[in-house]
Amino acid sequence: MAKITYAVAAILLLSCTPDASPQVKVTVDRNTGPDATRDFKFKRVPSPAKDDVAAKAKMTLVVGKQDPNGPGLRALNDGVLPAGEDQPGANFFFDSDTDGGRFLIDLGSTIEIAQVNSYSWHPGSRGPQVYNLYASDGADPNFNAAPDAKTDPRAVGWKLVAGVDTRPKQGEEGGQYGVSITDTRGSLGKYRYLLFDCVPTESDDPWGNTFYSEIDVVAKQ
Ligand SMILES: [Ca+2]
Repeated sequence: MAKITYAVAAILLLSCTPDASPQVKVTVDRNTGPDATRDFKFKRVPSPAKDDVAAKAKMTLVVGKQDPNGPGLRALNDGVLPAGEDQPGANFFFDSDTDGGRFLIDLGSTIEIAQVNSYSWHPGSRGPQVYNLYASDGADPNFNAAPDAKTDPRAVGWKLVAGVDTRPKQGEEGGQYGVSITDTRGSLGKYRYLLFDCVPTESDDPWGNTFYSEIDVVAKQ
């Protein structure tokens, strides 16, 4: 049964992606072996920043259950990075054997955003990132900041910014992943709210929810 649910989630994810703006660019870097260090240095994706606008944002769990072995959503904007590849205490991740979920980032005011960057690290299938990123300025009269699992965010005032899936096509999935979502026009838009709609990377075992280490939101200069 769980397999069917994940399959549906995967199809929904794919069907959402084409609606994202053609100017949006998703850059994915992966470090393995000795390249994966506590510095999170990538070939193209910038290393995590401490002074990004997400650092002071309010994060709220909207759908799903956080794994009690992690510190919760504050791991995503505390500016602290895991020192090793398997540190539950330094990551946010949804509970084992659950179908991912959604969390909200409230920047407190509308900001022109240049980049949204996400970072993860795990030696196995919890390394890659699979999510849809939605954004809103909250202005739509139908805006719902907390769309439940059955609600398409696009129906309640959200815009799909990008669909992210960093799973390698073949081979081992583990490693340190950096994702940078940008727009060839230099700005993703002016938004106050970001919604991460996260999907497990696999359903072969109960541990498919990604170890998210940090999320950065970079304002346009
Ligand atoms: Ca962190």
